[in-house]
Amino acid sequence: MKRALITGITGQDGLYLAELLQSKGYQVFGLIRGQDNPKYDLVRDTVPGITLLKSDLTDISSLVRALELSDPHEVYNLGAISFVPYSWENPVLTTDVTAKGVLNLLEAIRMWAGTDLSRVRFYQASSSEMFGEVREVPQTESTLLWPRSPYGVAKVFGHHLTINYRESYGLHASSGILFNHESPRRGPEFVTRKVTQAVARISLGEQKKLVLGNLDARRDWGFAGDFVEAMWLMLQQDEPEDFVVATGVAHSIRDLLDVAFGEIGIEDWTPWVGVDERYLRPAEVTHLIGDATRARTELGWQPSVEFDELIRMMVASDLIEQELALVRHGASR
Ligand code: F7E
Repeated sequence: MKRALITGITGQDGLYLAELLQSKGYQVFGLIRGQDNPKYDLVRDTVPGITLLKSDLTDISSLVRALELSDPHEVYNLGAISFVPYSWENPVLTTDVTAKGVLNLLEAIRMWAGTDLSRVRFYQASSSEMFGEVREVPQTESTLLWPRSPYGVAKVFGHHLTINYRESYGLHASSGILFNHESPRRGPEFVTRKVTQAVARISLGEQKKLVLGNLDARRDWGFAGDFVEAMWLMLQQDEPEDFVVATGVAHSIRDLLDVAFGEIGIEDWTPWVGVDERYLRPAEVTHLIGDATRARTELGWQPSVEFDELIRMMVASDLIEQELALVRHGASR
């Protein structure tokens, strides 16, 4: 039986990847951080049968212990501080977790595996935020990196370190440069979920206004469930390599608002949406769009969910969640 170890198990990607690996017969181990983590039950309920190990990317001894306990064939490093605005408020912590965490994990793998690094394969969750002030459109694996946030800078470190461990030690290490990917499991701080949650609440009369930042930013948004498939495919290749994972289609925040509000029968969303500069970023990434030709041709990967369908799926899920919340609230009165 194959064994996989996933950091960042509590996030949307961790959950989708754990489900995918279990469906393929893997024994899955997830690293969970902190004492009494409030997401512990969510992970156990979503992925029954998973083994959760207490560990932290900033604590190398906890990583070595987790590797010893799980003895994995594949390690997926999805753990990070991933909310870009937070990285300006906490740049040192972001660097410790999102950048140095990769170093800790790779060094822990070397300590645990000793001279036999061929026993394990490594996936690093790199990000389209690394392209930042884009040097070409669309972006490929060879586009110059020009990060625009402490988060982006930290991801560049992890990306190059992954390549360096492949080249220095022959580790089967691949970096997936993933463009934005969303789902009903997305955290409500990210713009897609912020919008779909607000739209559901507006439709139920529970919210009057949705306040956002830059409505002109464009992103290449895909479905997280599709993107974790690409992660797994990368580790099944004979040779490790880096891959852009993207849909190749970009939309603006205005397009997102059109589709989400359209789902509840509102064509003109302008009376419902406000803009506040507190949601603007010190340095913005305005136009990301990926070219996933390599992933398509070498991995045979392609996205199955288009933008409109993704946003409709998220609105439908949020409507159910908000209705249930109303019922619960009514029952507790
Ligand atoms: O912002 C604009 C905002 O926070 C998308 C992470 O998974 O993907 C994600 O990073 C865009 C930006 O995601 C609001 O200015 C406007 O241009 O949903 P987001 P992100 O920063 O692109 C990459 C690939 C990652 O790796 C990251 O970990 O939307 N925007 N108004 C807003 N964004 C937010 N959050 N909230 C607003 O009110």
